[in-house]
Amino acid sequence: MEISVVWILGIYFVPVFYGFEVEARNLQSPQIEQPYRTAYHFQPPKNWMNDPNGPMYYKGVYHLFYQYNPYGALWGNIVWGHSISYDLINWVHLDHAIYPSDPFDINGCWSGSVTILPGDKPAILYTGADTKKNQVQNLAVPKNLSDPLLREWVKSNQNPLMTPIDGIDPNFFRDPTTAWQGPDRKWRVIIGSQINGHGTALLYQSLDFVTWTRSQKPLHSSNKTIMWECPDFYPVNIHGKNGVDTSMQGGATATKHVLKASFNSSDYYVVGNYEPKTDQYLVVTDFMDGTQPPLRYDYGKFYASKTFYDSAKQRRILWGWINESDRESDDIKKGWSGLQSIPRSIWLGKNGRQLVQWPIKEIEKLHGKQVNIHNKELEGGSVFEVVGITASQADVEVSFDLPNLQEAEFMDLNLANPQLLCSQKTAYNKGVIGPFGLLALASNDLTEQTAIFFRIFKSQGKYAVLMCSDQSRSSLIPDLDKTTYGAFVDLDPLREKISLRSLIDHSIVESFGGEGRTCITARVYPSLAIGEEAHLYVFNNGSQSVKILSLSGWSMKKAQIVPIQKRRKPPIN
Ligand code: DQQ
Repeated sequence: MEISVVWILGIYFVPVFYGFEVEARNLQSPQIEQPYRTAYHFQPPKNWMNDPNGPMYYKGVYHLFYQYNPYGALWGNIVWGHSISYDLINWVHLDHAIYPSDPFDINGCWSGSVTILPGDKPAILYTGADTKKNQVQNLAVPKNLSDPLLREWVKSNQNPLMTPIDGIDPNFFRDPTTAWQGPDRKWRVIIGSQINGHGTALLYQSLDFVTWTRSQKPLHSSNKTIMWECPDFYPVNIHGKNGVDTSMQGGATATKHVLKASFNSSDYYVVGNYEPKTDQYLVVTDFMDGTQPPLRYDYGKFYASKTFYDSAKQRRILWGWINESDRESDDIKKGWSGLQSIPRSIWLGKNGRQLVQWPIKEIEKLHGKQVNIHNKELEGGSVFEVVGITASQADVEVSFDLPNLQEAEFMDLNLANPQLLCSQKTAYNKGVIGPFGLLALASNDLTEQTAIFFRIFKSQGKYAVLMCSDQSRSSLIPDLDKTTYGAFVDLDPLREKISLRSLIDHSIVESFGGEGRTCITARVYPSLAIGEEAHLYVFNNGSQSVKILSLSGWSMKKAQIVPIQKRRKPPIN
């Protein structure tokens, strides 16, 4: 008896003390105690976060909900965290919007989306894990539409609205998308699922958003993938960067539709034509098909993402969950796990086949001290430091001019696996044209470094641009996931300059190659290159010299991401 009391007290008091200590230490010296916490990426104050949920712009306020464990740094007890912003950069954390309370979600409130219904009424569709841990779809609406922050949400008394019947596996039925309205006024929504082990987007229709009927045919499926988590389905303009509302039907000459599915720890997408009268969706190249590597939003860490249409600025914005690459024991020690990417504008590229992403313009509000370099020749084997900005918290954009491309090494593009190529031909393997690029979060002596770089190859009459993010030397700490990432950039180096932008934020490097045509995000945990000890270099390890046409780098200020009570100014626009 005595022992169990002590034991109970033990587990009760240790987390309380631990939590308090972490808070107190953070206030004293955040850099040293929490070297991996970010300064301008979205994070809750502590604990576990995964998928972004239901992002929206509503009456002047941006909302972000997210999968959150209020009790610890590992996945579990999932609720919908809720934060609001006026600029997508500075955030105020509010109370949880949805948490397990009823038989239809008592084991977790999982991912879902917001749809803004006629009359400007937001509605959340989300997955609940019910009493039997079966997955069902539920509805929640704001309690008080006149509260501009939409702090409280009420669950429909008709929940669950969709249940796994007629052969749907109750373990594979989740993550409703933003719904769209067809010409027949019916709402459509897709739910991620698998049939016979293969990824499927189940389609449901409803006139009143409450009674949903499953369509006989899924919107799309693939026998080359496993279960689809967090699908996303939305129109994109064929011409221009403006976004399109999810319910907008521009017709095949004006818009195409993107279907994104999350599987194999990555977010894959296809581009096709959607006919709203018949709900037929036809794609040219399907998931995991085709001769080229499959299309992904990001070729590094980026999962369970979601887009929304920002009606204030006529753009579509993408959010993605960036997981940790350290051990669970490290996360428990840190007291937190998981970041959101910098929100990215997303649109269809000029080639009509691929999406392009770029950090939202608002991020530039955080630009501090700036350095500029122009027309600097980088001889083969050279490296030089970019000084004058905070290398652990920076935004860097660089463009390169290449010499005579004739000398480029040959590679058979049809046989090439870019990720494998990057891990074999690292930043240290000398080439002809490249490797050249940035060494981020590097220690003074370069023992630690995250290399983001390019190599140019000649291939069947054209040139191929390989982009790599090499984490293998990112930290002296063992047992971290230091996988090297790589992808091709769809650009012709004969006609276009090669550019790279990297957002560096203590333990994350988000890189955009070819003006956002290829994105790679890495999580790294340097042991030397921390805070003021972090450096930034430009390097060229090819035998041919390359020229930096221009480089602009900025120190980044810290974003204000705070609980509502701690905000310095009242949350007004
Ligand atoms: N995360 C949620 C699920 C989703 C998964 C649970 C994807 O709804 O399928 O936290 O990361």
